[in-house]
Amino acid sequence: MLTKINHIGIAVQSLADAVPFYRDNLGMAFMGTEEVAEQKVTVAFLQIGESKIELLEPTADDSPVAKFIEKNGAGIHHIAYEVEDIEAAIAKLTADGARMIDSVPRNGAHGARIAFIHPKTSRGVLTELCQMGH
Ligand code: CMX
Repeated sequence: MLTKINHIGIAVQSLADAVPFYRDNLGMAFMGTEEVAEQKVTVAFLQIGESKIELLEPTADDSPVAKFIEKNGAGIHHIAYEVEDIEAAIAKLTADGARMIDSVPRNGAHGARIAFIHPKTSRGVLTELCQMGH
C-alpha cells in the first residue's frame, strides 16, 4: 500500500531562519516554498535522495503547526508516506480501525492529495498519506 517515504515534516518558527541551515549547512537541494492555505502553513521543500524534508511555518495562531510549536517547540511534526491510491488506503485503514483525521483526501503542496492518520493510532507519530499528482 505504501511505496516510500515522501517527506518528513519539521515544524519551525521561521522559514527564513531555518532554510539556510538545511540548504547551506546540510547541503540539501532547495525546491522552493509554497503556501498551503488549507493547512495554514507555508512550507519549504528540500530534496534528500528520493525523499524530502518539509519545513513548516505556521501562517496563523490557530494553525495545527502553531499549536504543535506552542506545546513542543520546533521539531519533527509528521512523516508522510506515498501511496498509489489514497482512497483505497483510507478505506483499508478505516476498516482496520485506524483513527483517520481525514476520511476524505484534501489538498497538500505540489498538487498532492493528502490524508492524516491521528497520532494516537500511529503510536505517537502524526502520519500523512500522500498521493502525488501525475
Ligand atoms: N505529532 C505527534 N503527536 C501529536 C502531534 C504531532 N504532530 N500533534 C498533536 N499530537 C498529540 C498531542 O500531543 C496530544 O497528545 P496527548 O493527548 O497525549 O496530550 C494528541 O495528539 C491530541 O492532541 P489534541 O490537543 O487533542 O489535538 P490537536 O488540536 O493538537 O490536534 C491533530 C492534533 C494531529 C489532530 C491536528 O494537529 C491535525 O489535525 N493535524 C493534521 C493537519 C496538519 O497537521 N497540518 C499541517 C501540515 C500540513 C502539510 O504538511 O501540508
